[in-house]
Amino acid sequence: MRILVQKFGGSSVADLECMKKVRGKVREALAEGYKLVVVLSARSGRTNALLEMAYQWSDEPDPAEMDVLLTTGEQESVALFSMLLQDDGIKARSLLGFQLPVLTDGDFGSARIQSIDAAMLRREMEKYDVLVMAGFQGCTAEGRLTTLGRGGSDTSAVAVAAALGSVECHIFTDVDGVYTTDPRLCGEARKIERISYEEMLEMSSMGAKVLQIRSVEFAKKYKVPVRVRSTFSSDPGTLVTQEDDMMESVLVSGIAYDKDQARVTLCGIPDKPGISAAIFVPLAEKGVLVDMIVQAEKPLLICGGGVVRGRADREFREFAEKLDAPVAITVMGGGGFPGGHPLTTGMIGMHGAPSANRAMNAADLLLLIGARVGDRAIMSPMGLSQSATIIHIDIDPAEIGKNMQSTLPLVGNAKVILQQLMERGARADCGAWREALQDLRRTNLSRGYPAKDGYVFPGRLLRLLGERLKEDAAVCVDVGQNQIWACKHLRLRGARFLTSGGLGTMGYALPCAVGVKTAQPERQVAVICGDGSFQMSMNELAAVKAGGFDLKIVLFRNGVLGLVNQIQSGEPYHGPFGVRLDGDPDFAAVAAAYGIPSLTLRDEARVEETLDRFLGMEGPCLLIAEVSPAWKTSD
Ligand SMILES: Cc1ncc(C[n+]2csc(CCOP(=O)(O)OP(=O)(O)O)c2C)c(N)n1
Repeated sequence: MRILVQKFGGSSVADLECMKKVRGKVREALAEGYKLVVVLSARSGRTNALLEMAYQWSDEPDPAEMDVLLTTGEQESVALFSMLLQDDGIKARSLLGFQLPVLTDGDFGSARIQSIDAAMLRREMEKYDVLVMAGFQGCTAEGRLTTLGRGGSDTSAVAVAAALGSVECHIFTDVDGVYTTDPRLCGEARKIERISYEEMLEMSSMGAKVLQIRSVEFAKKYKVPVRVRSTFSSDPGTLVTQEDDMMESVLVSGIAYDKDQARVTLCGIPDKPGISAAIFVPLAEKGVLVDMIVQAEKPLLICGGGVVRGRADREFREFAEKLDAPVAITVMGGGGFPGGHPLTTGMIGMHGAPSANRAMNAADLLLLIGARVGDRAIMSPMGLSQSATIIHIDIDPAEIGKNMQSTLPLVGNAKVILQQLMERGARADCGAWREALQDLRRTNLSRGYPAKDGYVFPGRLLRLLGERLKEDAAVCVDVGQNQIWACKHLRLRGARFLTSGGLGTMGYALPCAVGVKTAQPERQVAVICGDGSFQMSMNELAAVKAGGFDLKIVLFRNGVLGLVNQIQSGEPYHGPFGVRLDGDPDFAAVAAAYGIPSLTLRDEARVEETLDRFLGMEGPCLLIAEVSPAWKTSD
C-alpha cells in the first residue's frame, strides 16, 4: 500500500469552493495509486472566533476546557470535507485525534505528541481510500482532549507520516514552495527545489513563515520528507529533506531579509468602514506595497528581564506612559515597571494575574521587550489571539522566533530601541481596553486574602513589606511558592528584583543577597525564601555574619516543598509525594548559632508591627513567617 499524507491549512478549507480545490488534489493523488491521509486545520478564522467566545464566557478559561472547545474547529472541517469526498464517490471517513488516538502529554494548549496508533490507521485504510484526519489535536492517556499549539496541524501531519512510513508528507499552503528569499521583495527570488531540514529550521526561525518550526524539527527527527506545495497550482513545490552531498556544497540556500521598509504611523483614525480603503487604495495605485499593517485597538507592552538587565526601566516607563498602553510583566521583568502603576495589569504566566493573562490573550498588538516568552510566561501560545501582531525586541537574535513567531523582530538594546520609538511619538488610542483591564485588575486586587489561625498569608505580608522597602532596595527571591507570591504581591516602586526565573535555582536568594551586599554595601537588601530553598544555602549565614551584612531575610515556613506540593495536589497527580520537610530544623536556633537574631510571626494581626521591628533592626535579622501548607499561589 503506497501511502501519502497531505495537509491543508485553514485558508485551503475556508469555504466550499476552496474545499473543492482540495478535493482536486486528493483525486490527483488517488489517480497516482496512493491511499491518503488528509490532515485538515480549522477553517480560517474559526479558531480565533472560538477563542474570542471563550474569553467572553470566562476571564481565565480552564486550559483543558479551552482545548475541548478549540478541537471543534478541526472537527467541523473534517466532517464537511468527508461529506464532499463521499458525494464524489470517494470512500472516505473522518478521524478525530482522540479516535486514533494521537496520544499526547497533558500540557493543554501546547501538548506534545507521544504516540500515534498506526495499526488503527492501517486497518481503516483497508476499508477507506481517504482518511480525513483532524490536525492540531490529540488526547491524554486519561482520555482528555488536547491541542498541539500554533502550527499544530503541520506537526500532526508530519507525525502521521512518520507513524505510517508515508512516501512523503505534502504540506499545502498558498505559496508554491520555499523561495531563496521573499519573492515580494526581490524579483530574482528563486524557488528552491530541495532544502535540508537544518536550512529550513534556520529560515523558519529567521521569519520565513512557510513551515512551523516544530513540524520541521519533527520531520528531521523521524526523517520524514516534507514537500511544501500550493493548493492552487500543480507545481511540485519544495522538498525538505535530509542533507545530501550535493546540498552540502551549497553554502547559502536562502536569505530572509527586509529592504526599503518605511514606517508610517497614522493616528486618530475614526473606526468607520471605508477609512482604511481611502488610505490604502491610493498607496496601491502608486505601487506602494503595504507589507504589514499594525492597527491596534488592544495593545499590550510586556516588560521582560531584558528591561531590568538593560537598565531600561526608566525608558520603558516613559514609553508606556507616552503610549498610554497597558503593561504586563514577566517573572524576570519584576521591578522593571512599578507594581502600583495604573497601567500595570500584573504578571503574566502560569501563576500570573488574571488581568495580565486576559490582556495577553486578547491583545491585538503585543510589544515584547526583553522577554523570552518561555512556557512559564505564556501558558499556551495558542491562547494568544492568532491575529495579534507581535513585535519582539531583544538584544539576542537567538531569542527571536525561538518560542513564538514574531511579526516584526527588532534586535538591539532595549534602552536604545525604546528611546528611538519614543522619538516617533506614537500614542495608542485604546481608552476602553485600558479601562476594562484596570477594572479587572482592581477586582482581582480587591479579593481578600485567606486567613488561618496560627499562620500569616504571604501575599499580605509581601504587600506590606513592598510598601516599607526603600525605592532603590534590592529584593533577592528564591524558588517556589515564595517566588510566585513575591512576583504577584510585592508591588515594588523601583526596587531591583533578583530571581532565577524559570531556571528555578533553589538556594539562590541568600547567596545572591550576599553578592549584592558585597558590591553595594549601602543598598537595602531583603531576601525572600521558602524553608526548602533556605536549607540549600543557609550555610551562607556564615558569610552574612563574617561580612557584617545588614540582610533582612524573610523565611516562609510551610513545612513542605510548597510549589511541588501544590502541583501534586491537583490533576493529574494522585496526591503529594516526597514533599514534606519533616526534618526542618529550628530556624531561630540556626540563626542564633550564627549570632543572628530572629523574629517569628504566626499572627496576622501582628504583621505590620513585626515588619517595622524587623526592618528597623540593626544588622541582619531572620523573620520566620509560619505559612499554611494548604495555601496556593492562586489564593
Ligand atoms: C535545586 C532544585 N531542586 C528542585 C527544584 C524543583 N522545585 C521547584 S520549587 C520547589 C519547592 C520549593 O520549596 P520551598 O523552598 O520550601 O518553597 P515554597 O514553594 O514552599 O515557597 C522544588 C523542589 C528546583 N527548582 N531546584
